[in-house]
Amino acid sequence: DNWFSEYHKYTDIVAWFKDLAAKHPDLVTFIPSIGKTYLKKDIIAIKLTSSVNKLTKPQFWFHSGDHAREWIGPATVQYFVHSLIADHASNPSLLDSAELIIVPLMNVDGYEHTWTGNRLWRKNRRPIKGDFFGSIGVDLNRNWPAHWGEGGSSNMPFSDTYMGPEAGSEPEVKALIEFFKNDNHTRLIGAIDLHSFSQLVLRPYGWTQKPAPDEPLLKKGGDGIRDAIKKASGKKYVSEREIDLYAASGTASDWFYDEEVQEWLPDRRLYAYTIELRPSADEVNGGEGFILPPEQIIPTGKEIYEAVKWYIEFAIDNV
Ligand code: 0X9
Ligand code: ZN
Repeated sequence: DNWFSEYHKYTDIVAWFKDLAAKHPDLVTFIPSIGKTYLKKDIIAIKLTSSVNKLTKPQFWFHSGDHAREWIGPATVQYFVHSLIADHASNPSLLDSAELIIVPLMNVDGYEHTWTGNRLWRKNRRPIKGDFFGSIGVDLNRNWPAHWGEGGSSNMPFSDTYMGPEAGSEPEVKALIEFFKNDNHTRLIGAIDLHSFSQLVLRPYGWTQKPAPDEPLLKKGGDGIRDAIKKASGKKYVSEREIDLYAASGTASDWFYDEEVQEWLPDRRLYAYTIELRPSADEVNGGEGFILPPEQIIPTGKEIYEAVKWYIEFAIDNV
């Protein structure tokens, strides 16, 4: 398990997933590019499922690495993918009953920049045309076409929560949306966006106080994820509504929950969450929270693996 004793650069992460697919062709489909970043890097995806009921089983979406400095997100995704595969032989029920669609690292350009330039970079790396200050980057978790620009984001290009010039303007957001739509994920019943830090399990909405149509079930799911983590590692995560943390518009989870699935299939229930991984807010000061020691990759991965298994079963039982 040496791989999980440190963080890895983009090209090594790509190679790791490619190798995983080569070793487990029965379970993993490697998608080398769902689109390119501003700096022309490929955004990769994988599909993870067994051959049982391949065309009928429920689908779950996971993505991470929207925010460049949140390294534990992509690392955690790798950990639970690895664990699902390792445990499949002894416990096939999960990959037999669900298909996972995973984009492990969305903001490749920003991530590369955190390795070579500024460790605490958050946004993507697209220079903003015509900006007086020569600002670079849009916050990819404010750019989705879901009540874009309706609060909790900035229209100032130098801001770390800059929403971008228009909804869905960024190549990385466009790539995920295109991949989602072209691939026609009609069996989707869950979508999780993994961030750090603060140890939170957040449910829609993020932009309005209006309760989500499925609030009681979304709460049950979020609380269950929290409890599964607690049971696995003893770590306390807080389960709450995104708006109760703070307002944000144009976020990925609101897009999946509302703009996409609710509008498209109004009778569809979607378990959409944003999870903020380790550390907890009271363990650190500010930016230190994004620099989680690599010894924490495996413990974080283990608690989220348990949470993912619980979540998938819960969603399937409560469609
Ligand atoms: O602000 C964000 O995009 C997320 N936090 S982070 O520190 N990883 O940047 C949380 C978004 C949760 N949604 C709302 N609070 N509306
Ligand atoms: Zn984030």
